[in-house]
Amino acid sequence: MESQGTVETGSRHQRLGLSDGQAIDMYRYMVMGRKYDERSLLLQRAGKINFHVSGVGQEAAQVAAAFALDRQNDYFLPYYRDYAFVLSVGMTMRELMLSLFAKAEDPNSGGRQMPGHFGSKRLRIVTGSSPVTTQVPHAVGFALAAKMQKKPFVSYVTFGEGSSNQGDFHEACNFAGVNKLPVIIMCENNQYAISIPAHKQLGGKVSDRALGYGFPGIRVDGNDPLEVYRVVKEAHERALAGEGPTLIEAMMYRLSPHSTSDNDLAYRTKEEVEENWKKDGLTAYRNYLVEQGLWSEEQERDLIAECNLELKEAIAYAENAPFPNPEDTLLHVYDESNHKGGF
Ligand SMILES: Cc1ncc(C[n+]2csc(CCOP(=O)(O)OP(=O)(O)O)c2C)c(N)n1
Ligand SMILES: [Mg+2]
Repeated sequence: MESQGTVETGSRHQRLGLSDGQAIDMYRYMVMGRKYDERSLLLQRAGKINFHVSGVGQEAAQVAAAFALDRQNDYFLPYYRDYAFVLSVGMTMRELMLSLFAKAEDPNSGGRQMPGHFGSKRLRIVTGSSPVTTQVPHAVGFALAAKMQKKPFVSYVTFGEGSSNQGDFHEACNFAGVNKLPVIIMCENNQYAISIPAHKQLGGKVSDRALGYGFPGIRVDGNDPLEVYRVVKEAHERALAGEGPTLIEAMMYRLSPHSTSDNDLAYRTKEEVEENWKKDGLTAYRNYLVEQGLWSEEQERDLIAECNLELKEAIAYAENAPFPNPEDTLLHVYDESNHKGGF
């Protein structure tokens, strides 16, 4: 006799509600993020730009999260490694390059901030600043606004595991928990905070902290984008249903040095890094698509060529774009409204 239970059919991504086209698009954004990163590193080594912080090894989780959100309505507070995320929500290579070259037309900060400090009104990416974790209370503020205005959007924020030890994280989680706010708080646990390995930063799991704030905390394999997608999607549904925040800890590995100013081999071994390259989520996801018959060597070649062309155009544009005027340095620093009577 046949089993009466429901038999799950289709491939993993289909069971999660992702079409073949969406599953492929996710991979495209991962590759775009990686290629942007690789090129930025080369530009820095060639002396064309000053500084780059890389997101290599974190793209799979970033893209998966973006696809699980409402990219037309939600508010995003990404952190400095989230290139693949911001590309997935609509930032262009040109915009990223304008920021990398610190040009006036850069929509992120008009060339005023270090690259990786994202901000775009058009894409509802909330401007971030350099002290790590300050974006978490900001995200909670956006979620409070959603609740007060009864608007159906969610705020989504990311940060590193080292940053989760900052007071801002705890205060933000507490407030979000008390008020059941529609916020998704995602830690990209890449196992290092500059030179400090996770076991010297954390006595327990970041995700377990959610228990103390009264909402779910989930640890997920950040190298498995379909798992990340599932977890973020559920968190999104809970948030929209008025059930409050979710803390997600996506486990991954920072495959590159902390920044272009860092020599990571001073505190970790080449072997450790090589071992983790074998677990790279981007490669694993490509293999999944190939197994599903959705990706071929030819498509891979075309995608790389497409990325290279896009990068070439973006770099040429950004390199030739004007720098901000020196006198604009003081813009947005002091109150520019015309106060009568003065202070
Ligand atoms: C409040 C604050 N303290 C210190 C720094 C310097 N800093 C920049 S990145 C970083 C490491 C953060 O590690 P983690 O949160 O794990 O994120 P990751 O860089 O690994 O992605 C530190 C200490 C800072 N920017 N802000
Ligand atoms: Mg870290």
